[in-house]
Amino acid sequence: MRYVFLTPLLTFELKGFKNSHSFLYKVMLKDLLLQFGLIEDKCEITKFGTGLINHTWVIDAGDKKYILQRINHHVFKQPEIIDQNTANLRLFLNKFYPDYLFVAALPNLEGKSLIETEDGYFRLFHFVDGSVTINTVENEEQAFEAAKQFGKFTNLLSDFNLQNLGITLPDFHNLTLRFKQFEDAVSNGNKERIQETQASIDQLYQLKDIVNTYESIINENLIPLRVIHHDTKISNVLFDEYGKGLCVIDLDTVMPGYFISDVGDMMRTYLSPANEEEQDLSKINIRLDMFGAIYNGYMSELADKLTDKEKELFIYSGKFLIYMQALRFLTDYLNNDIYYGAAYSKHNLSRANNQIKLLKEYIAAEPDFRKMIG
Ligand code: GN1
Ligand code: MG
Repeated sequence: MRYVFLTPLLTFELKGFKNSHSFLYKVMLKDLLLQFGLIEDKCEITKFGTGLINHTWVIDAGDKKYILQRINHHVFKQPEIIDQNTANLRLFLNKFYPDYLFVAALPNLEGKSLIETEDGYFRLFHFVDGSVTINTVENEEQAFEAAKQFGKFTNLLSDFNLQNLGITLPDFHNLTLRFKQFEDAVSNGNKERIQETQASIDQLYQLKDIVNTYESIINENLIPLRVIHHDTKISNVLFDEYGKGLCVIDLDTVMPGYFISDVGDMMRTYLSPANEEEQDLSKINIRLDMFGAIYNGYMSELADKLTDKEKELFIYSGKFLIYMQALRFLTDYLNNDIYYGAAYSKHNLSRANNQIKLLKEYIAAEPDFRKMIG
């Protein structure tokens, strides 16, 4: 498999971090770590996680471990908003819920927690001792614990003033805009790719009622804005060694939003045993027990807070998010993979078809979902 890096940022990835012996990498990291009082020569540095946008490394300094994250500032155009949001959330949680484990970026020797270098913006975190992350939901308990942690996060922040939460990614989960970007790509994108993907394009047009429902939710103000994480995959939850959830991490996309984003992304990423990278579509199916676990976990924290309308939209949330992700992958394919990049030819088409299959399975399972939460 050959990796194709398209943006200048990812080219740097290839030149710098992938080749851990390169001069560039050494000089850059040395300076960065020194700002935190860490000596690069004494640290072991390993790439961590599978995120498509930001990049993460574990820094093992012997006595202590850290997580280093580089923010993709082509995507997050104002990284300082992330930093400000985290500071505001930390103040609130430390004041009202001092026992909550909030993983905030560490200040460097000058007291800055967002470090701007000529190679981008970086943040360093403590690696929480004894914490475990997982990449695939294997059992109901994991789904329950994760959903409980995302529910808890939103619940604890119910009284947080949304004015103190900046927009790190404008219109991130705006389905109207995502649909429009898809339409634009279908009109102006790569001609060959448009022809080749006509069947997938048609399928997404046929499911457009998902956008209509979204628009009535927004236009009629049917549900409230809350503090929403917006990236609820299982690897964004820290577990303890017994499998109990500790807290949520990766707070870059925490913004005012709707609960359908968080519940929807859990549906998208926990229900099927095979993830968005799976090319064998027969492996994509819905595990009903995971649906029950997401529902019970989320409700264990938020049953008293969610409105009747939100509860009514619980099942819709999966359609909303899976459909949006299918649109985003196909749009990117038509736009020559400028956003997600591609590790092999037709990678984003394959991801889009994967999500379309997941959406169809999800829709087919709706009657069963209804019976479960009836
Ligand atoms: C991106 O970077 P990562 O993998 O955490 C994307 C999510 C998508 C996801 C699909 C900022 O998340 O919205 O669901 O890829 N994040 C951004 O894998 O675009
Ligand atoms: Mg993320």
